[in-house]
Amino acid sequence: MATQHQLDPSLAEKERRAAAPPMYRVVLLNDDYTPMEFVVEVLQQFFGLGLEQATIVMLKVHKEGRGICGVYPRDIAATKVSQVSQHARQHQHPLQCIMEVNE
Ligand code: TYC
Repeated sequence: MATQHQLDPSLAEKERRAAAPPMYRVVLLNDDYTPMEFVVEVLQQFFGLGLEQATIVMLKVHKEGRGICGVYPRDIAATKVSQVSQHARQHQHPLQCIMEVNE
């Protein structure tokens, strides 16, 4: 007798997703004033990206208006948002960082 999972393999994945706590994307938004070098440093310092990947993400935000820095559990995402926002404010840059649920 076939199990429901054998009949519908996507069911196991649906159940896993329903049981797991949601993850959150941390997203940088573009603005006209924050220097590109500062954004690259933020991506390296707070999100562990290398120079090349940080530059790719920064240019994506610059051209498209937003870009994903990483995906984390809720508390870690919230901490990153507040650390980046505080760091930007300390340096008097208007850089905006937000989090959103990753479904
Ligand atoms: N648009 C900015 C500039 O031309 C650079 C920038 C990139 C700002 C990404 C914010 O999240 C950002 N200096």
